[in-house]
Amino acid sequence: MTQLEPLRIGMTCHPTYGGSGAVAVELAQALVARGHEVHVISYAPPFRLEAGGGVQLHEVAVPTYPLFKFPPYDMALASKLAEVAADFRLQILHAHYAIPHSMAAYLAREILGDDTLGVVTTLHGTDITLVGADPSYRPATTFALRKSDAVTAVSRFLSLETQRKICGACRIEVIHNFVDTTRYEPAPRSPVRLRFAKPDEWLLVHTSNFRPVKRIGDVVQIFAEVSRALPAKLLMIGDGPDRPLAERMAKELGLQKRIVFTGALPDAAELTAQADAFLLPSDGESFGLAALEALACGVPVVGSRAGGLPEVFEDGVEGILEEVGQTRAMGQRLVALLGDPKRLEATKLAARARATQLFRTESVVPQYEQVYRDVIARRQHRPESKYLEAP
Ligand code: GMT
Repeated sequence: MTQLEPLRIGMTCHPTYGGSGAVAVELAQALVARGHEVHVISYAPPFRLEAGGGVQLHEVAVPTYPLFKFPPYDMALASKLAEVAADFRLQILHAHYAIPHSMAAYLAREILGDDTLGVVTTLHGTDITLVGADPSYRPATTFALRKSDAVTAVSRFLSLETQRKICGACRIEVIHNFVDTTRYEPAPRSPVRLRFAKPDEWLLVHTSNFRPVKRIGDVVQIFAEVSRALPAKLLMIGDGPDRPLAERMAKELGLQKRIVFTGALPDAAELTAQADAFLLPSDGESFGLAALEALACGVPVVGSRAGGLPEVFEDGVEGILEEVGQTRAMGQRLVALLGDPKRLEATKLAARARATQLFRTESVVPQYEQVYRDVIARRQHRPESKYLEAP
């Protein structure tokens, strides 16, 4: 096979609002733009999938039956993956988020009995740090990773956590999240900003799926600290289980007129670029795609010194990192930064530079292509995988 031969890839992901689905879809679309054939297989169209982007979507039907308390999605997915792999002569099945996709991809290969089909698993975060480490899922997750031809993780942190908690013998390649720096880019203040903030108000933004790991309460606390010192508004983009908590806190702190909840938006690029700072004080982000997208817009990030976030940006250079839960320090340091125009400008420039230098789509996507090509080459010569055991 030459370096330039287009590949046929199947990808499966959770279609719901979240970073793993975003990465899968952005990767699928970037691969199509680079000439590959890509099929996305899931139970619904993933939230960032663009119509006309060239990615082929295959929806998984999950029939129910009165006997089932839980419809067996994994089996329906495995069957669909096998069908699409056979119909389109796929060379790779790429599972995003281990549970249940990695096992379903492995089963699809077993169903087909096709030793040339490569299985690649990308670990995104809670598939290891929370869900995968749970004793109910751990043995199956470890098994599926060991059966993958290649396992990638979105940060060094996640790679080490996986080896510590799930699969000490797995060889894991780190491929960071990436960003389209032509879509996420600095923008002058636009009329859209005036819908949320007056000209003399600072605009802070948080985007997530409002799960407990995001520490939504801390987002509100940081904002409370800032708005005690400066006129400011907070835009909460997204939705999820902890939204009522944040709404209640906003009321209790008398901030309900200063915090706007937009709900989940399919594309937050324009609003992110209008922010003066982005807040991500999570318990632990394996990477923090939303933070990277903010940096690409030249927006400083305030986050926790935990998980993979310190791999994304450096404290005091492109943003602010404090220990988890230190909302006072986060807020006070942000007030100081916003009040220092020279340092603020330098931080914005550094944020954009870091995103473009380290995490551009064009430099990260070829790393996935290389993984695919290595797996295909190995599968054609030898069904066993070098990824099974660490050297
Ligand atoms: O929460 C998750 O682990 C699922 C995943 C998602 O779908 O939201 O998010 C993770 O994957 C992103 C893309 O690789 C990372 O940028 C996020 O940091 C990561 N979230 C966490 O680790 C909490």
